[in-house]
Amino acid sequence: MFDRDIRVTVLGNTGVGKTTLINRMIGTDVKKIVSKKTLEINIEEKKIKLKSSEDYPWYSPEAHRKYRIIAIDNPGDYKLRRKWREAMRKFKTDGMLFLLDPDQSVEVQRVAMEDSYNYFLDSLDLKPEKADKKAADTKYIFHFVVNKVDLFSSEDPNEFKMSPKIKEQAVDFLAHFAPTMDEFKTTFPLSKFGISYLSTLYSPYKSLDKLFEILKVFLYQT
Ligand SMILES: Nc1nc2c(ncn2[C@@H]2O[C@H](COP(=O)(O)OP(=O)(O)OP(=O)(O)O)[C@@H](O)[C@H]2O)c(=O)[nH]1
Ligand SMILES: [Mg+2]
Repeated sequence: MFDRDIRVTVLGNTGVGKTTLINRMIGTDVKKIVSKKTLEINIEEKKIKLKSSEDYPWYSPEAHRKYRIIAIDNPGDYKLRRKWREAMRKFKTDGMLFLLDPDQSVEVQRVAMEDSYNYFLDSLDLKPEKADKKAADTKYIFHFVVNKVDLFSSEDPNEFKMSPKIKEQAVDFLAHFAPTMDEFKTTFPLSKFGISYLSTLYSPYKSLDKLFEILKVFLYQT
């Protein structure tokens, strides 16, 4: 009875790691599976007790609460992009996780980001001010994940650790998207945009936990 939901639409260009992130969330050993392009919208869910619950005293509901994560996995291929609109209109989620891959062309990813932004408007309200107000009122999630940060590391990826140097490179990569981000921020001044840096293949589970923790705080505790 303490359980709560976190519903997200997962978007991003093909091959950025959307399905890998979701597989990691549901507990699949992603290093053992051969990943295939996603062609249809898939819905996965998992109940998770976030690590932060340990910080609460036993009499707090938070110490016992589980979060049911419902993730809508979308195909990233350009030809299947119209499915994003379908997903955003059909499934009422708490918002979107937008993945970026530092190994791909910035340009194609920027176009994908703009598509997501258009579908975002499309599903909330076509007038940006109204959409912004709605997003702020409903605490709509618009969270960017710079994935595959292990690619910045020259060391053995299996030993991968998120060093300050890697973080710095990930921030540099994200800077390529600064004009698009600024546009978002000017169009949606009331909305909040979050950013995480991750390797869905090599980051320890606690990094994923932290991502959901951020979404939880945003939805339920701010
Ligand atoms: N190095 C590295 N590779 C990754 C990481 N995450 C995913 N990959 C690889 O990237 C490839 C694509 O991953 P997917 O999860 O299928 O990508 P997707 O975004 O679901 O792609 P579509 O379904 O086509 O939209 C796979 O070969 C993954 O193993 C990561 O953190 N680091
Ligand atoms: Mg996929």
